[in-house]
Amino acid sequence: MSLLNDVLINKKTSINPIWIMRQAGRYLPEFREIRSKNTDFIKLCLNPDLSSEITLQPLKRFDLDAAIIFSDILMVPYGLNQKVEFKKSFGPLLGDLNLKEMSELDEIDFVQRIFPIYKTLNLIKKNPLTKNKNIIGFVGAPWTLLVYMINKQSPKKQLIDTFYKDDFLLNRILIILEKFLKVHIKNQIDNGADIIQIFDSWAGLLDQKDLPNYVYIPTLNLVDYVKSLGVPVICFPRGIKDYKNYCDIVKPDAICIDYEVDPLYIRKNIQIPVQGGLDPKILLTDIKNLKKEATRYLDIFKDHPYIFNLGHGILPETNIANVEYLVKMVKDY
Ligand code: 1CP
Repeated sequence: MSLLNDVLINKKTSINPIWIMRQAGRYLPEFREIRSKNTDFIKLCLNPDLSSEITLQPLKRFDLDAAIIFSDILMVPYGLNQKVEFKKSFGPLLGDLNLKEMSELDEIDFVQRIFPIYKTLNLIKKNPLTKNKNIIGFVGAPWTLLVYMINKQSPKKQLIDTFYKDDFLLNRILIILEKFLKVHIKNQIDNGADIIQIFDSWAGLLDQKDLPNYVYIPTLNLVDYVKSLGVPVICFPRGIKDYKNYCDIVKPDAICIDYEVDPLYIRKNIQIPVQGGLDPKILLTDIKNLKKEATRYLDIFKDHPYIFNLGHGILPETNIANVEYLVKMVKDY
């Protein structure tokens, strides 16, 4: 059995499998080389030969326990016929959203638009490099996708003033997203994904009182669905204040924690397997500090089912020698 599942399903505490959020891409020169020749990011995600090659790049360098498919959470809005572009030094830029068209969209048309993603998974699964490793499929949580679809760009700076104006629109889109996210999850599993991670990167933007409607209920529906397919599901509600309440309600198989939460609080209050936590910025410092900070997480979760990971995606400026060191030290712990 692959190591992540030994933690997720068997709740094993004596091992510390490791993978790294956003491990494929950005900081790797071999990724940058492919990316420089493929300026259209969506097209790159829809190219199974290149996407599978990028997925496997980090596995060739480091002794990681899982591959995460090279794709993007915004491939779902793209599949729903909303225009999605990735602009250099700006990030994602989405087009206008047509609710009527989106409501009438057929499942077959959606799948056809993003079909190469499933072919990529197939290629990854067949490759000897993933033998005895987990293959992680993923989706954006309904709330985080709603944010991009309505805001039409990253909410890094802020949400547009009119974001909450049309309650009917927001709730209709959540329903549409739930339907198509299930399709996307099922197809990823059918084609080789043996774990699903749900990224709720912008959960921290919400007021506490809005979490049930936008985060808990829609995510719980997806979590139940993944479980019904017999596959473990990891949730990453970045930036929320109350991880315990989230786990009690949403009940994922594992919770991925961001770098702002206190790991001691998590160990004390959360019983399910935990993943992540280490601040990605620590990888930009020296080996001595990296060792100290990573050891802190390993020590805290010594007797808890724990998957080593960062508390958000690895930064583009990360030095490869530090990643090498980190993977080795977690394995040797
Ligand atoms: O290991 C991997 O890189 C796997 C593939 C992967 C994943 C899991 C990519 C490739 N994106 C994602 C998830 C993703 N995409 C999230 C959730 C995780 C997180 O919070 O980091 C989010 C919010 C996105 C949206 C997105 N796509 C952004 C963030 C914009 C913002 O609001 O700050 C960006 C920059 C992208 C483009 C993208 N996706 C992936 C890569 C390698 C890139 C960079 C493309 C480039 O070279 O310009």
